Amino acid sequence: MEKSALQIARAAYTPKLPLGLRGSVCVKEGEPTQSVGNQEEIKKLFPNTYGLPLVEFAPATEAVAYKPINVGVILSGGQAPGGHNVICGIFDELKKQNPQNKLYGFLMGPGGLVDHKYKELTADIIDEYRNTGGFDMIGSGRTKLEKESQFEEGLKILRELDIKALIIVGGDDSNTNACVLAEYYAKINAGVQVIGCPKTIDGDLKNDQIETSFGFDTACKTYAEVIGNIQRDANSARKYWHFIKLMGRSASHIALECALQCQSNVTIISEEVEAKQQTLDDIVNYIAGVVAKRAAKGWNFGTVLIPEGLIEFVPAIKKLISQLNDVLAEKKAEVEGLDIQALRAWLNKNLTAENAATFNSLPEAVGNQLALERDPHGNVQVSLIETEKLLSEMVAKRLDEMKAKGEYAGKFAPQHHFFGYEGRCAAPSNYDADYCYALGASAAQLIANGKTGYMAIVKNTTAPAAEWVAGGVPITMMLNMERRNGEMKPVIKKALVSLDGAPYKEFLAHREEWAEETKFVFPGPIQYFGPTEVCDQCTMTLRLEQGK
Ligand code: FBP
Repeated sequence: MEKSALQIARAAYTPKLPLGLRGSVCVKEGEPTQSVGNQEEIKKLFPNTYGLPLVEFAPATEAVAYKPINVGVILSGGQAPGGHNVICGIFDELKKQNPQNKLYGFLMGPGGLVDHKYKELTADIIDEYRNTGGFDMIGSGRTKLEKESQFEEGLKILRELDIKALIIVGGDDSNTNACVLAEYYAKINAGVQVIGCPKTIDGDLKNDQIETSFGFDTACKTYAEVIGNIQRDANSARKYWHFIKLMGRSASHIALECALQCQSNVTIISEEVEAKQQTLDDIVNYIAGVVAKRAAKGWNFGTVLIPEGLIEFVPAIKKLISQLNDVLAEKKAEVEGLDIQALRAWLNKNLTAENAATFNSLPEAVGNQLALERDPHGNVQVSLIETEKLLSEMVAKRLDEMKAKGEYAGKFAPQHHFFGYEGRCAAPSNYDADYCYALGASAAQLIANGKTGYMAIVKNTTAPAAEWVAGGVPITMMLNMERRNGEMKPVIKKALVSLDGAPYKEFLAHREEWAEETKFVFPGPIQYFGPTEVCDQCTMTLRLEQGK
């Protein structure tokens, strides 16, 4: 593939490693650990991988000799900037340990392990992808590795290629599954270690041990650049209100980080909506109120940031969706073949009065989408709902009512955007390039030290990279029991925005000022070359969380 000038220059960038991983490495082990919840149940489910100590890597005084090993790597789930650098970090560390070591990539996600689709990752391939965005070196996929039959199928190819360790790069679900796989291979004495690595732009895989998931930094900076550009455009022409939906699945971390970086006029935080039991009308009234206040100053422009998962956090809509899922599945035969008007009438008879009222209060197109669009499991496809249009339509209606009462005299011209895929494969920022490379090197060190059921971690990442601390956390330490699809399961707890956390509090302290004044910040594009204060900064979320 032909390369751009930036790609060529970027290929020569050497990621900064923590001191502990630069030369020979020694291992410091902590005390035995416990799971964050349901200790007895988790201990019973993971007899071979429960209670292991935390691990930290430090510089060793003497060289260490390593036996040769073949390792496999899988990229799982949505793309996140830096994935290629994780693989480069694994490769370089493996070759440093023993030049005979080999790395295999399983293709198109966990499915590649089960279907025996793989390729050996040689130095030529690795060099093509250093410091690049995307997961295209080996591809990714969303097949869930959770059944013993899959583990056994996987074992056949691992044995054939003499692979003794597998690294799964993924989000909370993929790492939970990595833990189950590690336990299974330990139980049957398969001789295969399993190591996880924390990935997702959504930023919802973090806890006391994991400072951030990789990709969040670059994705947020990419969205913040474009939001900043839009804000400058809005401030120049002074005629549009921009409604911007931001990816992030359930959690509002991306929206919150972009709000902190850009000081947008309105940002909705789903977790707050749920905690305050707000209705869609409450949200619409709030936005219309801000639009009116700004209009009174002659400012008929602004930005509204909306997290992707908002709709499911509005309690009334959550209830409606849950009943729609049930009633449409139970009475499938009755609704099959009905046209949309007949289906709407049918729903009005079959939903509770409360849910029918919520359904009828939605703009017709959104109601129709909820009634018609279902995923292969028969569930409403919430992510397809254009929340940015839904809100701006409802705000326009509310402003008309306010105008009739003399409460508003401005002009309201909305524009709509959805930023998601544009950020997932951006060239990793220096932070993500360094962080991912260090995560990869840590994963290879965990393997070299015989660990299984661990996730690679790197801490203290608000400091210069040399002071970062690399190591591993037993995945069982992060597990608790949660109900999933009607069954209690051991899972890594998803981190939603904490309303007690410093990032949200910082936002709260400025929310009114940013709404009513025009205090836009224009972060500009990610910088790869230049002064460290421009090129090497982490997200504001991380800085605030770490009290830096
Ligand atoms: P992961 O949780 O697998 O990292 O994926 C994150 C994400 O980008 C979400 O923000 C988004 O809702 C989803 O993936 C989109 O998925 P898809 O790529 O299947 O359209």
